[in-house]
Parts: sequence; C-alpha cells; structure tokens
Amino acid sequence: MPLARSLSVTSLSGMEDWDEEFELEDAVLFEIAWEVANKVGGIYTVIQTKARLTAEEWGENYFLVGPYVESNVRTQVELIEPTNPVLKRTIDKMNSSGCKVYFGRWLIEGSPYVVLIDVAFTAWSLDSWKRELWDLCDIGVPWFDREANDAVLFGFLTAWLLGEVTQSEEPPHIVAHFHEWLAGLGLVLCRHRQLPVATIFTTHATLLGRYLCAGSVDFYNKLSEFNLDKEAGDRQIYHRYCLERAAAHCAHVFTTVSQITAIEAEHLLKRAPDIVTPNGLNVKKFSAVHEFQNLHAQSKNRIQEFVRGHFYGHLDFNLDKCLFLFIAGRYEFSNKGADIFLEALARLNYLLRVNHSDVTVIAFFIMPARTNNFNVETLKGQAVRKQLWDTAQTVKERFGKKLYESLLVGQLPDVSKILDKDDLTIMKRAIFATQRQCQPPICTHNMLEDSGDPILNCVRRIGLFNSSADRVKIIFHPEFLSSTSPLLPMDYEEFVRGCHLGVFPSYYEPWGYTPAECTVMGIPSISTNLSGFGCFMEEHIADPSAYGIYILDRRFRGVDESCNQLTSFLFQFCKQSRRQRIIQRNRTERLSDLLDWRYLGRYYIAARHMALAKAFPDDYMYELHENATSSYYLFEGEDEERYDEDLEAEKDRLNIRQPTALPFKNKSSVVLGANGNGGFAKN
Ligand code: G6P
Ligand code: 1S3
Repeated sequence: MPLARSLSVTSLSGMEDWDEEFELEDAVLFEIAWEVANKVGGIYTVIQTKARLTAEEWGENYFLVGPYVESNVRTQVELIEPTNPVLKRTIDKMNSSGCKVYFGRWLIEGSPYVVLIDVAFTAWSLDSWKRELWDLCDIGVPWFDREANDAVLFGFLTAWLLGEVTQSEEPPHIVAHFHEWLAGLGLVLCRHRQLPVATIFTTHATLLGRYLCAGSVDFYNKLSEFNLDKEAGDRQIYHRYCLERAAAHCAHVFTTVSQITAIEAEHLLKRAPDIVTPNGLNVKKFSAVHEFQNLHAQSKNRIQEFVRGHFYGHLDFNLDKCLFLFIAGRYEFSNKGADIFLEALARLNYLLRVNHSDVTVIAFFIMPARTNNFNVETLKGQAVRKQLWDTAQTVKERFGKKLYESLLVGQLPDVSKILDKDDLTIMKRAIFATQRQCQPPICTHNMLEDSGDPILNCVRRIGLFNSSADRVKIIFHPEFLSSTSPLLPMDYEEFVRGCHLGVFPSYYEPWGYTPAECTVMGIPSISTNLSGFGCFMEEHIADPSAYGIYILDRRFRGVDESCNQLTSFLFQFCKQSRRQRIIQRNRTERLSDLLDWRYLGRYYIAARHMALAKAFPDDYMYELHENATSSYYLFEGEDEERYDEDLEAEKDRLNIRQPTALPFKNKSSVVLGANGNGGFAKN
C-alpha cells in the first residue's frame, strides 16, 4: 500500500502543480456553482470573494465551473484557450459532441480559471437526460420548471466534464466542490458513475427552509415535525427538494454555512453536515487607520445630498442630526425581517417624539421589487435640488464679481446693494419651485404591484408617511443601488459606508452577508440569533454589542418582544453622541479580521482534505485532532504561527473567545436543547 499522505488541515502547501505528467499525488480542485461569474444572490459573493485565497492555494489547479451567460462573459471574463492539456482535450471533445463549453479567466481578484457551459445549447438532450434521471433515482422534473431544467442540463454537463477529465491516462486526484441544489445533480451523477472524484456539497440555505419560513409557520419549533415530502409537494418543489437531498447524501463531505443551517439541514435533509464552512470576505485594509472614517464622512455627504432633494420643501429637520439606517437584500418581507423593522420604526418614532429628541432617523429599504422605473416626484426632487444649487452658484458668481470690482477700486461694497433685482428674482423663483403640495414620497419607483406590496402596505398600516411631525422617515428604493443612477448615484459599498447602522432582523438567514459587509467597513449593524452571522459573532465575541454588533433575540422571544428589543437597540443608538458613534465604528472595524477569508478559508481547506481522505483513503489521511471541539488546531504548523500570533493578539485585545466549531454534530443538540423545547418561537 502506498504511504498515506497525511493531510491535517494545517498543511496549506503540498499540492504540486497539475502538470502534463499528472503525478499520482497531484490534486485538482473544481468548484461548481450556478453563480460563477453570474450574480444571482449570496453564493456569488462567497465564490467571488474567496477566489483570491483559493487561487493562491491551488494555483494552476483551480477551476471554477459555471453557466455561460453572454452578458456576464462580456463584462467579467476574458476567454482564452485552455492552458491545461487535459482540460483542453476535454473541452474540445465536448464541443465536438454538441456542447458549447468556454474557458477563460474571471476578471476578479485572483483571476481564477473558469469553465463556462452554455446549457441552452445542449437543450436538445434535456428529455433524454430527464428520462435517465428518472430511471436512475425516480426524480421527475416537470417541463414548466425552467430553473430545474437548467439544473438537469448543468448537472449532466458538469458530470460529463469531470468524467472526461478522469479518463486521462494518469488522472489527478480531483476534488469537486458543488454549491447549492442547482449544481447538486452533477455530484449525484459523479457518485452514481463511480468517478474517482472527492465530492463536497455545500448548501447555503435549504429549499424547504426558505419556503416554510416565508409562510406563517413556527419553523424552528416544528423543525422535527414536518412531513417533508408533503411540504415539498404542497409547494411544488418536490423534485428540487429530491435533487438537493440526493446531493447532500451522496457527497463525501457535506457542509453548511452556519450552525443554524446545520440544524436545519439535519432535520430537513436528514444529514448533519460534516463541517460548517462559514462565509468570509476579502477584507481590504487601509494604510491609514482612520481612512474608513473619512470615507464614511464623504459617503454620508452624498446621501445627505440625496435627502436634500427627496425632502425638498419639507427640510424642517437638522441634517447634521440625522441618522441613516438601512436594510438591504433579497425582497423576502418576513424572512429578512422587514416586517419587524417597520414595526420597530413606528415604536421608535413614538419614543423620539415623546422624548422631544432632536434626532431624525431616515430608514432606507433597499430591496428589489417589480417596478416601472423611478417615479416623477422623486426625480423632480433631485431636479429641484440641482436647480437650487445652480441658482446659488450663479448668484455667488455675480456676487463675487461685484465684490471684486469694488475691491479693485479700493472700496468696500455696499452689502445692502450687492444683490440686485435680478439676483433676488432668480432666488425667489428657485424658492417658489420648492413649494410642494404632497409629502415626500415613501417609494422612489412606480411599483407594479403597489396595492399588494408588503412594505407599502405595512407603511400604510403604521402610518409613517414622512410627515413633518414624524421623527422617523422612510425611503423605499426597490432596486439595487448603482453608481449610474440619476437618483442616488452610489454603489452599494459607498452607500453602506455613508450610513450609520445596518438593520437586518432576519427570521431566516443561513449566513447573512449584509451585516458582515457592514462590519468590515466599520459600520455597526443589527442581526439576529437566527442568522448564521449573528450566531457566529455571538459564539466568537464576548460582548458583541460593545463592538457595534447588536444581536436581536428572535429565537427565545416572541415577535412582539423581539420588536421591543429592536426598538430599544434603535433608541439607544439614537441617543449616542457623534463622538460615541466614531469610537464605536473604530471598534466595529477591528473585528474585520475575524471575517477575512484568510481566517475562515481554513474551514474550506478542512472540508477538501476530509473529502480527499474519504475518496482516496490510500493516498490521503485526515487527522481529526483530539481536541477537535476547538478549531484552534487549524493554526498549528510553522507557516501559520505568525498569523496565529497576530490574530491571537488581536483576539486578546478584543476579548474574542476561542471558536468552537469542529466536530459539529453534538453542537446542534446543545443549541436546540438549550431550554427544553429549544425556545424557538415565531408567534
Ligand atoms: C467620521 C469623520 C468625522 C465626522 C464623523 C461623522 O468619523 O472622520 O470627521 O465628523 O465621521 O460621524 P457621524 O456618526 O455623525 O456620521
Ligand atoms: C444565501 O443567499 P440568500 O440571501 O438567499 O446564501 C448566502 C451565501 O451563503 C447566505 O449569506 C444567505 O444567508 C443565504 O440567503
């Protein structure tokens, strides 16, 4: 038997290049996801931000596999000839057999190689592949489910690709990491065809979890009671659910993005993950420590400009005492907690009014919905603001000229006469344009389903209509932000930097990138103990709120109580002075290292090594250390010590508790059993 190659997760090196000779010990990583160079949701962020680190580790042996979408390729990918001979042979062979497979470099940090498959081009195979799927595992995919049809095509094509690679004379050790159900079928087929491939399946959210939570179900208390087949059937997602569950069970290594989703997977997919792989970010550090504070001030100025336009004619509040709060993400009204955020805003409005606070809160809702472009009133607001600005510039210039003339002849100007009739007329005209008969709009766009829209209906019910008396104002921007917008020309990152607090009181949130992004930009945020991010921070930091990470209890409290807690967080935040906010932002930003892929990427490394050891036990060995309940063993080894030291020093300074993550299994029962029934309550 060949000497087993020990691969504890400490070994970051040891993966030689996959060269033409394919040494037996070489390994190659394929990462397969529908969101490779194709932004749909959070999985894109995972893959895109992680690419640099993974490319550094695997070099020429790292390939991302995704769908070919022409518009994305035009802007994000440089198509090239495959550099690797085996891959070139594989792609040529597939292309000469009726497929369209492209190879290129994804133009992001790390420039990883991408293999992009045009699934539509092979649609002629759909029926036969569906029949094969049915014969293989009795999963019938209905013709009308476009996404599931794509999943079938993508699955068969990726399995074909991997199958061809394994056909080479001396195939490398292949690790194939599949993300989410849309890519899962490729994994099932690899196992069924007994390809020599180490497989990993990561679920970022379970299908049933997302659907069940969106309804009025007491999800967490009923987790163990659902009749899964029936629930999936009732929602017409039975076939998708089967694909997801099959992938989870076939994988050598199954992972989820958080402990909370691990519990969910254990109940809904009937497999507990082998390891939790939390999501990281590509953290950029500024050379000047306070640079991010300056960026906050700059971006805040731009948001203030927008607000000046939006509230023209009603600018009866002090912009300098105005706090910008926001919620952003996929428009899932109750899953993302927009429902309790609105309710808490109504309560906050009351508290600010009765306490005669001089603070005004503007809450932005950035959640894309179906619209028919910007509405006239909102565009007019920005036009009026621009006109006032231009008027002020014109008068300033004329004023300056007269002042200059006067000084040239050695006289001080007569200030009472320096503004002439023309100046006064254009100024009066401009002021006249700011007269407004209606309140500043809540929504910036014409909504296609205005009367049924959950945010607008909730605003109607709680009566927060941006009136002068209200201390809390609402702006609903039902489109993702863009720096080319005529309304609020800022990209998302700039916008977040300019805000004071991100509010994400989600009920269903497997991880939740939005509060993590706030943290690395030094912006405080509110998340919940039902979100992966919230649980992670609660587990790793002794007192998260001291660092601007407020974690709302949605697990052990009913909705009304959670709402009161949220109101109290918001009210306390409004009472902070500017100085306190600045100090808090500094503390928040210090946590960014904890969310860096440099640290969290190690869980992915562990998952890959586990998979290699399971698939190729003669060649690889995975050492699960005795004290595996602590993930500190990840930092053993010479290379890691320096990093370790830095991180430890930072942890000491921040009082960050030792992370406990592996093995995961016992963990779920601890959390669920914490107070008998788990205490999960939605109502
Ligand atoms: C940053 C800037 C300061 C500015 C402050 C405003 O810290 O460096 O110059 O005064 O932001 O903070 P605030 O929380 O009021 O937006
Ligand atoms: C999912 O995207 P979502 O917003 O639909 O995957 C993300 C990446 O893992 C995760 O952050 C998020 O919570 C999930 O819900």
